[in-house]
Amino acid sequence: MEDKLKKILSKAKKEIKNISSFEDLEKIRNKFLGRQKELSQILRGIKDLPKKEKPKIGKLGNEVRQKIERSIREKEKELNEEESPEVDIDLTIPGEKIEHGHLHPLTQFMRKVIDIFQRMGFEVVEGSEVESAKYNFDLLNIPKNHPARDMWDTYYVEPGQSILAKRQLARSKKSNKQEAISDLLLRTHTSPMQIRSMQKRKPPVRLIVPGRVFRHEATDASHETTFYQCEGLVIDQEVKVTDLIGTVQLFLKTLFGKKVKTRVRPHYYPFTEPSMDFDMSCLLCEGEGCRVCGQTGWLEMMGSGLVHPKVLKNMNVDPEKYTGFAFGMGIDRFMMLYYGIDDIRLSYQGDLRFLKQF
Ligand code: FA5
Repeated sequence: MEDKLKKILSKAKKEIKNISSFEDLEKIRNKFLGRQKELSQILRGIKDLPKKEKPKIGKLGNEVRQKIERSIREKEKELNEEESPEVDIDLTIPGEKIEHGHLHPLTQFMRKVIDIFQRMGFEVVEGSEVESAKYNFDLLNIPKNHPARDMWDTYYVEPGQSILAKRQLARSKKSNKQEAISDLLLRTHTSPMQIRSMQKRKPPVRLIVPGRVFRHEATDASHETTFYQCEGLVIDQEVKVTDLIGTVQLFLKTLFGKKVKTRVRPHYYPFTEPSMDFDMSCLLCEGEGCRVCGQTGWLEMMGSGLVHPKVLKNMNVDPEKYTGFAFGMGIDRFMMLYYGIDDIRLSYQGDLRFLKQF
């Protein structure tokens, strides 16, 4: 019995020494320590041995088992070390700062604006930045060759630049090619969405259209060639100019958290009648006059008016039954006054020194 146990131990040690995987180690563990295997059987049979042999064989049997277990543990450790070699880590070195990006200040600000209007019950609608002259001008009561088209210096899209433009060209090749070339454009304002949104809706409606617009014009502290507008459109029975003024004033008070100084000036837009512009007292110079407000103390913030009956007809809305108001606010200018930014162009330069402040 003693010899048997010694043989088991030396065989196990030899085999453990030669293995090189966890899988083989498991097999060995089972082979030498498994319940039905030789060693376990010997240990179980000790109780039947003659009284004299019992302590000696019992002691030796347990020692063999412990030695095999220890060898397996050592091998396990060895294999672990081979798999994940020790790495020299200096825990005292300061960690590298992970840079977190954030939303562009204009996006953050636009979300504030949208949130205020949503709380006032306005639906949010979005439109395409590439628009057709039909929606940007014609259906807004600005026919071709109408001098009012000059109010918006327009970027036209050349055919071949987009699938939409190619389709447009193919369609009008039959009629007039010259017209096709100038029919697609980068929208100059969000107003075309007044018409588009009403193609799928019936009054009463109360909606806003946030979005980017493009104009071919010289830039300065308060003018960019691309900027954001938020269009508003409300159509219902008996909508009046006072509803427009009240809505705008409530919006301004909610946004700025206080009553801000505004003035309403008569203006001309072909798609509203009457039309008016809202100016805000320049918060950058507190009305004293600066380069942002062109030394006037006032900044033009939005165009607005009651929706023109012709435009209502283009929306398939009966002007005898319904009236409405619309506005188009310059989001960049609101953001400038809100945060005290003295040049609109800073938003578009991608300068991190500027962007990181928001
Ligand atoms: C329009 O674009 C009209 N669609 C607004 C409108 C909508 C009138 C609905 C009536 C009914 P206007 O060109 O004035 O209007 O532009 C509206 C606002 O956009 C301006 O008050 C100004 O705040 C802003 N804005 C205009 N041009 C620029 C520019 N180059 N850079 C930055 N903001 C501008």
